[in-house]
Amino acid sequence: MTASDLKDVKLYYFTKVKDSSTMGRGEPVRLLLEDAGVNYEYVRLSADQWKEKKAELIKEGIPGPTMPYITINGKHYAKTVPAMRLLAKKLGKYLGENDDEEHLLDAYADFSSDWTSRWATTLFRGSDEDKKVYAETTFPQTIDTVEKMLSKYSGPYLLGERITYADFLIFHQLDDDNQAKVDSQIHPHLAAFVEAIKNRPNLQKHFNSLKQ
Ligand SMILES: N[C@@H](CCC(=O)N[C@@H](CS)C(=O)NCC(=O)O)C(=O)O
Repeated sequence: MTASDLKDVKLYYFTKVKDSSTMGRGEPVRLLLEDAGVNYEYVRLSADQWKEKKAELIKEGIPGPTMPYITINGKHYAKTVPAMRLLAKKLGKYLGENDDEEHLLDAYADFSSDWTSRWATTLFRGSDEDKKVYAETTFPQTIDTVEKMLSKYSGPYLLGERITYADFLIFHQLDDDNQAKVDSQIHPHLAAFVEAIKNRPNLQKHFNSLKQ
């Protein structure tokens, strides 16, 4: 299926998180949709609107609704990574090409979800000491690991020249952490990865639109 065959797609997420329109789990889904050139509607909800929406979804039989989620022709697809995988399957890209690659992407997506949870828990509920430990130890260790992941293939992406859904997840978490600022002396693969993502034509347009 091409991007233009994918119709009536909606992405649901909070309006703003800490005053940012990109912070949080909605953005990696958006990056995939933007990169693919899918025509979609981004439905942004305030905390109060989400409360109402969540009650509606529960009534409709959606168990444990959270954002982000997507709908395609009105059908609900829950959770960040599963929704991205579904889109990737429908588009026939952003996936691995064999069981081993698929497993690696699953593992990287799992790593990225854990990273996001640690980051969010520290940012929203952590003490000053927790924030210090995160900034001085957890985050540097995490990006060292990402550097190692990226050095397994020739780059610039996790599986080499082909971008996958896991790349959008890792890139966005790095952006949430430190605006994707990378020291190319310490993390050369990560620096090349960030450059490559920022220079993808559709994403370049998207990043420029965020500055306006
Ligand atoms: N594992 C889920 C976590 C989703 C999640 O916790 N979403 C938060 C916002 S980032 C949320 O919806 N919070 C409000 C709620 O749970 O009602 C995913 O990755 O989509």
